[in-house]
Formats: sequence, structure tokens, C-alpha cells
Amino acid sequence: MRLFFVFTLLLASACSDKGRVDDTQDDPQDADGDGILAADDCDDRDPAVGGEEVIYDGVDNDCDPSTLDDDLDGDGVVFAADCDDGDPSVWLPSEEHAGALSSGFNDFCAGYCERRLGGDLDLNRATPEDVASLSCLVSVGGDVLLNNNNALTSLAGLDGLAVVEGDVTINNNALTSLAGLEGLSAVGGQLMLERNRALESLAGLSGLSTVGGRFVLTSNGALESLSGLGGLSSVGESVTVDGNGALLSLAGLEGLIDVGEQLIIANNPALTSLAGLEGVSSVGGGLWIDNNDALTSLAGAESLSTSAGGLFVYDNDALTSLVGLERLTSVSGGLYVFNSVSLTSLSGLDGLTSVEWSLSIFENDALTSLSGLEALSTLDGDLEIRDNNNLCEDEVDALAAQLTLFSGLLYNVNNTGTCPS
Ligand SMILES: [Ca+2]
Ligand SMILES: [Ca+2]
Ligand SMILES: [Ca+2]
Ligand SMILES: [Ca+2]
Repeated sequence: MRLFFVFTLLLASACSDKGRVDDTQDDPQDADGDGILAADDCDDRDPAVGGEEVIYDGVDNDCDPSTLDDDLDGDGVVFAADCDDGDPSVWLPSEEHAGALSSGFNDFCAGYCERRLGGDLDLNRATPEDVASLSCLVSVGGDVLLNNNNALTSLAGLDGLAVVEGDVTINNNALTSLAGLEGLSAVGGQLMLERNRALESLAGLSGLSTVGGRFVLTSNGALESLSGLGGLSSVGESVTVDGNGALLSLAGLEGLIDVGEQLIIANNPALTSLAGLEGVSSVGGGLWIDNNDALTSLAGAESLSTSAGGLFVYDNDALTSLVGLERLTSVSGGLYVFNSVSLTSLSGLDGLTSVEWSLSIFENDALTSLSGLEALSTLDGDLEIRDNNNLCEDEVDALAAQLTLFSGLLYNVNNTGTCPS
């Protein structure tokens, strides 16, 4: 509206220039001295009037009441009081509606350009038409709830929603996309996208930059990529990507830098690498990589330098090494690598110097070497290396001997591989 207003002023000014002359007292061609010649001045006795209509100046400049000065949309509300003077369907000032909204959606935006909701937005019984009527909604003070409402096939209409202070929970087998949420930039609580069987794209979350609580993405069977999450930089608590059967890649998470607690990548059978995690340099509550049976490498985790809360790598049946973790220098909370049937070495841990708590490597049937741990010097816990059928026990003793600080116990048990003679 403001642009339109300025444009109109410029246009009016340009149009009226043609009739203006230098102010000259007592000039019969411009009796009121307003610079508009009598021929172009609808009232040459009144210097406040004349020329083209200028909107919102309180004057009927062109002496024609049919060219409006104010209330251009004719809704009876003047510009100064009208939230949009170009739209007669809205005029009310922005306000907060206390409490929740779970029905009567059609009335919520009646008369409003913008409206905030103090409580929950409950979409559990909403229709696409209901959601489409929420164009005025800019923030939700409570939670956004969508559970098992398969009649809701679209979130289009929520385009104005920028902030949800509580949780966003979406669990729906009819949505194929989250289109309509592009304006959402911050979720204060948890973002839970669970069991959305038809969801193919997260492109609707392209405006999202922060999640204050947990970000959980589980059991979305049709989701092949995380494209659309490129603006997400910070998650205050954990990030969980679990049980997404078609997920091929974590590409789309490149903007993620801060993970306050755990980062869990688990049970994604089609995932082949960690590409997409290039921005994550530390995790605050541990990194879990487990049960991703197509995962052949940890490439993508190259920025990770510290993992507080532990590192857990297990049950990834195709993983042959830990290549990708080269920049990891310290782990607090323990480092666990177990039951990885294809793992032949620990290559990738070459930068690791310190583990606070235990280092446990067990039941890796293909592991023939501990090479990769050459830089490890500090272990503030136990060294538990056991039940690796193809590992020579002498390698374990050599690792223990290499440590300059070792405060725990050594468990070198059932490493029954043949030792070089
Ligand atoms: Ca005049
Ligand atoms: Ca006017
Ligand atoms: Ca109006
Ligand atoms: Ca209006």
C-alpha cells in the first residue's frame, strides 16, 4: 500500500506540473497563486485545491467527490485506521486472540489483516478450506497440532505464519508436501514430523532457521531427501532422523551448524552417506549412527571436531571404515563401535587424540586392524576391545601401550584373529 501511495503522489505531482507557473501575485491566470493556472484549477480562488486528486491529504483536490481522497476500498474505514485500504474485506488492527483455535476457522481472520493466536492451533479436525482461511495468522503462542487427520491434504493458507512458540507436530498420511509453511522461520519448541506416509518433500520448510527444542523426523516412508531445510542453522536440543525407509541422503541439512544435544541418524535403510552434515562441527549430546544398512561411509561429517555425549556407531551393515571423521579430535562420553559386520578398520579416526570415558570396540567380525587410532593418547576410562573374531589381541595391547594417559581398565577379550608371527 505504501508503494502505491508514493507512486500516486509522484504521478499526481508529474501530472500537475504541466499547469504550474511561477507564483505571481494578482495573476489573472492563477488568481489563488497556487501555481496551477486557472484553466487547470477547478477552484482558482482556493490555493488548497486544484490539479489532480492527491489521495490521503484530506482535500478534494480535483473538486470531484467521485475521485476518492480516502477510504479507497469503500469499507467505511479511513486509511489511518484501515489495515489495508485496498481491500474492503479487512480493516481491523492487528491483535492477539487468546486461547486455542480448533474450530470456527472461517471466522478467525474475518476483518483482520494480521492476527496472532495465543494458544494452540489444533488442526486435528480441520479441512483444507479451514486452513486456507487462515491467511491472517502470523504467530502461534502455543502448539500447532496435526495428528491423524487424513482429510487435511494441504497446508496452503498458512503462508503468513512466521513463528510458533510451542511445538509443531505433523502426523498425517495425506500430506505430500508442507507447502504453505514457507513463511515459518522459528519453532520455539519441538518440530515433530512423524509417520507421514505420503510426505515426499520438505520444501515447504524453506524459511525455517531455528528450532528451539528437538527436531524429529521419523517414519516418513516416502521422503527421499531433506531438500528444503537449507535455512535451518540451529536446533536447541536433539536432531533425530530415524526410520525413513526411502531416504537416500541428508542433503538439505547443509546449513545446520548447532546441535545442542544428540544427533541421531538411525534406521534409514537407503542412506548411503552423511553428505549434508558438512556444517556440523560439534554436537552437544552425542552422535548416534546406527542401523543404516546401505551406509558405506561417513563422508559428510568432515567438519565434526568434537562430540560431547559420546559417539556411537553400530549395526551399519555396509560400513567398511570410519572415513569421514578425520577432523574429530575429542570425544567425551565414550566412543562405541560395535556389531558392524563389514568394518575392516578404524580409518577415519586418524585425528582422534582424546576420549573421555570408555573406548569400546566389540563384535565387529570383519575388523582386522585397529589402524586409524594412531593419534590416540588420552583415554579417561576403560579400553574395552572384545569379541572381534578377526582381530589379533596383540594389536589391542599395542594400543593400550601407546596411551600416555589411561585411567581405566583394559579388556582385551576374545579377539581371536591370527597374529602375525
Ligand atoms: Ca490556481
Ligand atoms: Ca486529496
Ligand atoms: Ca477503507
Ligand atoms: Ca480495508
